[in-house]
This record gives sequence, C-alpha cells and structure tokens, in this order.
Amino acid sequence: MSLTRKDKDTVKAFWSLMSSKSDDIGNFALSRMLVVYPQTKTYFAHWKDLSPGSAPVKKHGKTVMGGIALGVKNIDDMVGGLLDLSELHAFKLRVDPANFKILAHNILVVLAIMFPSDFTPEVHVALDKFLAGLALALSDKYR
Ligand code: HNI
Repeated sequence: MSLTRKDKDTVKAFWSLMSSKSDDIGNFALSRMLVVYPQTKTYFAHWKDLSPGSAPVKKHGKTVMGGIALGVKNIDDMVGGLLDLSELHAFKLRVDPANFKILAHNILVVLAIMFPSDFTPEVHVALDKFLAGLALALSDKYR
C-alpha cells in the first residue's frame, strides 16, 4: 500500500495541476458525499443548509482541502504532519474513520470528472494510495 517515490511525485504533480480549482473540488466532493452517503450528514447537523453547494458546504470544502494540502506537504510523514487533525477528529469530533474512505472516494470521483484526460490509471492509483495513507494518518489517534 505504501507510496513509492514515483507515486509521491505523481501526487505532487497532480496537486499543482489542480490546486487552482481546489475550492471547487472541495465543494463538489463534500456536496456529493452528503447526497450519496446521507449517513455522513449526522456530523454536520449543526449547519443551516446541507444541500449541494450551500454556503457551509462550500466553506467546509475549502477547509478540508486545506487539510489535504497539509497531507501533500507532509507526504513523507503524514502521521506526524496530521497529528493535530487526527486528535481533533478522534477525540473532539468523534468521526467514525470509515467516513474518511467515503470522502476519499468522492474526491476521486470529482477529480476524474473535472480532469478526465489527466486522471490516468497511474494518477488514479497514486491518488488512491495517497488518500488511503491520509485516512490512516487521520485515524492514528483513535487507538
Ligand atoms: Ni474533517 C473539521 C480536515 C474528513 C467531519 N476537518 C475539519 C477541519 C479540517 C478537516 C482541516 C477543521 C479543523 C479545525 O477547525 O481546526 N476532514 C479533514 C480532512 C479529511 C476530513 C483532511 C479527509 C480527507 N471530516 C472528514 C470526514 C468527516 C469530517 C469524512 C465526517 C463525515 N471535520 C468534520 C467535522 C468538522 C471537521 C464535523 C467540524 C466542522 C464544523 O462545522 O466546524
């Protein structure tokens, strides 16, 4: 499962290609997750509007993408780099780690739609490994 040097370079290259669209990606991925996997809505019950593209969804999409950027920056040590975020999700927010995989899936779907020619199988596998590693790092403080 671990990311090879080549996977890491692929993730970084794809990240710089898509980074100008980061806000849209966050918004679309979160919007899609809340519709397709409605069980994820329970964590955001305090928001006024959970519908696709709503103000809180857009705002939080941006926040989540900031967390993913942190993962890219710390790709060689995601457990260390995402320690604070892991503690927050484990102890304060109490998000079931199964949901990290669900969000990762939605991010991949959105990237495939938005970048159909750049989203090659090679990019797909590198991003899938990266997001799985990120989910694992976010789950690190759960036990
Ligand atoms: Ni998550 C808050 C990053 C997955 C539920 N989340 C954050 C914040 C970041 C973040 C950054 C803001 C932290 C702060 O306030 O200091 N979340 C990430 C990342 C992923 C992720 C990088 C995975 C890729 N979070 C999830 C998932 C859920 C989730 C899958 C639930 C389904 N996150 C939350 C909730 C909050 C949150 C709930 C607080 C939201 C709020 O309204 O303040």
